[in-house]
Amino acid sequence: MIEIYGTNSPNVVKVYIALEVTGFEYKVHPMNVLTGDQFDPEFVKLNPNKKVPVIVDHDGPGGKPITLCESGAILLYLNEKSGGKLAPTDKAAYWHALQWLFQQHGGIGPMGGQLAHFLRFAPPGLPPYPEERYRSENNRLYDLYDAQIAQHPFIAGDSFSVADMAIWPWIVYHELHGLDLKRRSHLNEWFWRVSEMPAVQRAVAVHGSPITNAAVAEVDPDALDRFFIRGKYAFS
Ligand SMILES: N[C@@H](CCC(=O)N[C@@H](CS)C(=O)NCC(=O)O)C(=O)O
Repeated sequence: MIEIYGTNSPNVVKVYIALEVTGFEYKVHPMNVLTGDQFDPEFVKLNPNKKVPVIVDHDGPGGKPITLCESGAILLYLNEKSGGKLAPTDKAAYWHALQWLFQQHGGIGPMGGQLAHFLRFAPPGLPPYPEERYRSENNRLYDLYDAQIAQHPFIAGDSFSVADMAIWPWIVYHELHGLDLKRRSHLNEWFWRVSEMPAVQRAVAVHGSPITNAAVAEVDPDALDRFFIRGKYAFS
């Protein structure tokens, strides 16, 4: 049995997709990161970085329990545990899948997160520069993924892999982030094709729709400051 601490955010949804594809039995511990569940001392023992996802696999290597954070590491762990269900077995294709998984972790993940921040959560009255900078980078990444999928059905090649599992949950935010998906016809077609995969639909259903502006507006301002490590929660 695998326990997962998660919410409806992209880095967690990718792990639900992986769990659904592998077919491993899992139990969800819902976490509200907007209101601070990640700061609970019991959770911090699992992940000192205070972020979800975290998994606890009671049947880890050598039959012993293992606790893991970092969604990319979790995807690779689940791939190995499942005997390779999440990435191609051909060696060259495998490394290309990893290449795009790592690209997501330095690309649409942090860049999408920054766009979300300056577009939706930053205090009003900032100059347009931060939003424009991250919008431009997100548009560049959309073009990059569109060009990838123009060459083969999935991000890294011919099969659905950790690369698609990692990137798809970020493309879910295209409308909320004001990014034009329809104009990128290959990315658009892939996005809707992947959306219809039963494993993906089951993964999304675990927590429901993405975090909306309305949900954020309801959060206590002090909790939001803690979440965004600003104001009295800023590090120096
Ligand atoms: N690099 C980490 C990022 C994890 C992450 O940023 N998780 C967010 C939700 S998607 C979170 O827990 N945020 C809470 C916080 O920053 O306090 C991963 O890929 O797992």
